[in-house]
Formats: sequence, C-alpha cells, structure tokens
Amino acid sequence: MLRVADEVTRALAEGRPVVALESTLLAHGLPAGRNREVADELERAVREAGAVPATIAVLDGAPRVGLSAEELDRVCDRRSGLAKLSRRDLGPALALGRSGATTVAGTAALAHAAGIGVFATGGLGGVHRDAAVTWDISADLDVVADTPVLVVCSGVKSVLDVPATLEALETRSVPVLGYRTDRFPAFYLRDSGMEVPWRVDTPAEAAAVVAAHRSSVPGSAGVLLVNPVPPEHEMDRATHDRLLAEGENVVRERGVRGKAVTPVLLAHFHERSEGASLAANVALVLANAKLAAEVAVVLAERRP
Ligand code: PSU
Ligand code: MN
Repeated sequence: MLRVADEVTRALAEGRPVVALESTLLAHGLPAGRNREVADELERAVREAGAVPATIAVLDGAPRVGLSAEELDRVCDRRSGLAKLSRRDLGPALALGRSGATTVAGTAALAHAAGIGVFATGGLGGVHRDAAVTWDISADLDVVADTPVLVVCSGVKSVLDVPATLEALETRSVPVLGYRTDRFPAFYLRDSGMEVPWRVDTPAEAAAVVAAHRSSVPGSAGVLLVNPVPPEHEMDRATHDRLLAEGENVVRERGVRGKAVTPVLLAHFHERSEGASLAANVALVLANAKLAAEVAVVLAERRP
C-alpha cells in the first residue's frame, strides 16, 4: 500500500540519510500560501544538510512517503479539504480512499513503515491544560513511545500543560534530549520553565544516544530531541501570554474540541501577533529540519 518516492527508495536502499517531514503543520498549522513556501524551504533545509527529505501524507487512500511538487500543492491548498490524520485515522483513510495530512503520530507510523528513522516537526502534541476534565492527551505521546524514530521538535506547544506532558513522556520511557540547552522549550518560547532530563551538544552525541537506545535498551523505541526556537525569532513573552489567554477563551466560547483545538489556537496566534508567531513557527521548523538531517547523516555513517 505504501507509495515511496523513487528518490527516497534509492536513498534508503543505499543507506543514505533520509528525514521524514509531516504534513499537518503545512495543511492545518500554517496559513494558506505561506505553507506552500515553507514546504519547499523545509525540503531545501534537509537537502542542504546532506539528507533526502520525505514529506508524508495520505492521498486518495494511498500513504505517500516523499511528495512531488504537485502533491505538495494539493496538501497546501485549503480547498483540498484534507483531514487531519493521527495514527488511528490511517486505516479508515486508506480503506475509504480519503486524503489527509498526517500528524506527528500518523507521520511517525508511516515513516517507520518505510524504513525512515529520523523525523522533524515543529511541536509535539501533548497533554492539554484541561486534560483532567477533557482527557485531551495527544496520541503523539504513545506513538513516539512505541515507534523507533527520532523526533526533532521545539518541545511542545506552549498551549499545552508542559509539566504534565513531561511526566507523560517519563511514564512512557521516552528519552528527552535538550539540544544545546538545559531547558525544555515551549515552541514559541525557548524556555518552558522546566528542565530537560538530558542534554546533548552535537548531532554526533544525539546520534549516539539514538543508536544506544535502539540497540541496547530492551523494549525502547522513540527518542525526542528538543531544539529551542532561534533566539532572534522567539516571541515576546508578554504578547505570547496575552494571545494564549485569548486563544483559550476562543476555544471555550466556540466549544472547539478534540483535534480542532490545536489548529484553532495556532490560527489565533497567527492572526493576532502581527507576524511574530508565524516567524517563530517557520524559523523553528526549519531549524529542526536542518538538525534532523545532521543527525541522520551521522546515523547513516555509523551503520556498518
Ligand atoms: N508543529 C507545528 N504545527 C503543527 C503541528 C506541529 O509547527 O500544526 C501539529 C503536529 O502534526 C502534531 C499536532 O501532531 O500539531 C498535534 O495535534 P493534537 O494537539 O491535536 O494532537
Ligand atoms: Mn487532542
């Protein structure tokens, strides 16, 4: 069922580095128009760092690993009406011939199925602030725990309950590595106020941890490498806190629930921050794509 682009198939067969990229951040996270440019910029960042990019989505019931320019057009066009596919949505979408963008959970599952072990995104889903009442905990956490992929991200979105998300990651035995930082980042902000359990300072150190975790720790799977937004693109904290409080009110007043919550909150930031949240979001995903490629290069060199 899996349709892998020729370039990606060749790279995997030759043991060359490949980085998976997700499509929900394009289709549901970034504004129309800019998302198409970012799709290209992400692939370019991966290539410049020496790896092959593989953007993942489901089109007409077929899981696609590596998209053509026309397929990226379709993913980024709001009129395509793509669904948001977590791992549990893949079976229905494939069986019913539907199209959708894949979240971290959906992308990690398909990347692993294709034999790709490194994946870049913006922010991992996690435990929502009102989870004690809504039970809204992203499937991303469980999927990262049991899928052998390295996920490079800028922590979790600041709209989540960060301490609770870190606890959930600990419960699931997911190693969390800060990249050149001791602080756990919160997407638009470099410091969530929480520490990271481990720190690495080079792509080689990150690759060594991934290799040790996968080969020597029984029952282990995913690893999280967290890379804070570049300092010059971090959002102003006061603006951030104000927009977050407003966004939470919008969600409450409109009765937004389930998988619509994250896109509504991100859109609120993008509409009200005069470009600051968009600049931060784009800068951080690009930095993560580059870092993921650097780690993938080292992992490919380590292979016998
Ligand atoms: N990173 C971004 N923008 C996004 C996401 C990540 O810069 O929109 C997406 C990812 O696909 C992640 C999803 O899996 O947000 C989390 O959604 P939820 O909170 O509904 O699990
Ligand atoms: Mn959710």
